[in-house]
Amino acid sequence: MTVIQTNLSADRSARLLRAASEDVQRSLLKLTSGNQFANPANPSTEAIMASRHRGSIRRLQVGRENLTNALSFSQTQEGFLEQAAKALSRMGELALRAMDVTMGDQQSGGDERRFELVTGNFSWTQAKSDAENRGGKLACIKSAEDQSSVEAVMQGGSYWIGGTDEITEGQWKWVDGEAMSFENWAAGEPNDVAGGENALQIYASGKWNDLPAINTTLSGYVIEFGSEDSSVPAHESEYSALAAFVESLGSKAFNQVSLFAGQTMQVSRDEESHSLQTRGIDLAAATYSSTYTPDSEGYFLRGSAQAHARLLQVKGAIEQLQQDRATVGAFAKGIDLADRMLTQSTDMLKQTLGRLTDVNIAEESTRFARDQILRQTATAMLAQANIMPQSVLRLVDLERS
Ligand code: MFU
Ligand code: CA
Repeated sequence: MTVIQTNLSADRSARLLRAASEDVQRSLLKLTSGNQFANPANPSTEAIMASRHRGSIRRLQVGRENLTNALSFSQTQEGFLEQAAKALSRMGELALRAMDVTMGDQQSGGDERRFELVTGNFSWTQAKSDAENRGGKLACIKSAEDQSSVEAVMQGGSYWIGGTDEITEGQWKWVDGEAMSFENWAAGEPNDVAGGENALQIYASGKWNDLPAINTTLSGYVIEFGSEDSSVPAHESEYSALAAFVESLGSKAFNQVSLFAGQTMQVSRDEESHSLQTRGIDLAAATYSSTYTPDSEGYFLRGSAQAHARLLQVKGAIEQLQQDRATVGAFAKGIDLADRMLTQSTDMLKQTLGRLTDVNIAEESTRFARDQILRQTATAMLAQANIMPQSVLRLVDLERS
């Protein structure tokens, strides 16, 4: 299991804040001591060294800005990849469910209607949606032949079947909308006791009775599979929505730079061209795209063979995603390390500079400290933006302006 370091930004903000405070203190000391610089027209060795040091500090600052941007980029990537992980994990569950549901279709050799018993405590309303989740519907008994097929799968109890008069009292219909023609009511039924019996029960004897659709549970229901006009099963449409979501992540950008187009990422941290580099994350790669590309008719999970293939593709994508998240995490860690080193170098240079210089430099340091505080605020905003990736671009624009 991949663990991603997520509090780097907080660490970094803390360091920036400390550096900023030290700058302010140093400036105040200088201002109160009033230590004067040598005559500028005739620069001392100290003045020349001080000028060099200031140059180095500026260059280190540029390196740290690059690192800040790279860190925000990585954390934004991680935010999206976390969402992708959740989506893929759900897609795997759906593919698995689709395999269960469609296995039977193949056993029975295609599109013949077929009844099965589902046991468990359900109200009629719960049974109806459970049947739909399984890619079927509550049994619709439209002939004496259907009646005996249903009786054949029953196991001695009484169960829900797919009749209802909930739309118009007394007008019984099947859940597929068809009006009842064949009927097998028990004597005196339907009696709509207390005006509240709108759902159809089949007794162990095979006779029918009306019961309340909610707050009354039976120990199971009869499910029907295989009618061709059935709408797209719930798992297919949920998978399809998640697939579109994962695909859409591929076009996300940070500060106008694509997050997942697979390009190598390189950050220079100083002018001796030391740079950090990491491989790109490519959400358009086949390992991922196979999970979000439907077949030629727009289906993802039609038939158990396709659902099985889909499950393997999702597994592959989840493995790739773990590697990719590890890569992003390692890069963020490397950035953080480089940033620590630059902060140290900057601190050392500033201390030396402090020994060499005077009140004017202190003023500059004060300005610098103020900049640092602003920068810290920006970092905190970006860390926040990482939690809500949609707002990243807007925040980055604010930082730039
Ligand atoms: C009541 C009704 C049932 C059934 C039975 C004969 O239960 O609620 O639906 O009609 O009488 C005791
Ligand atoms: Ca009744």
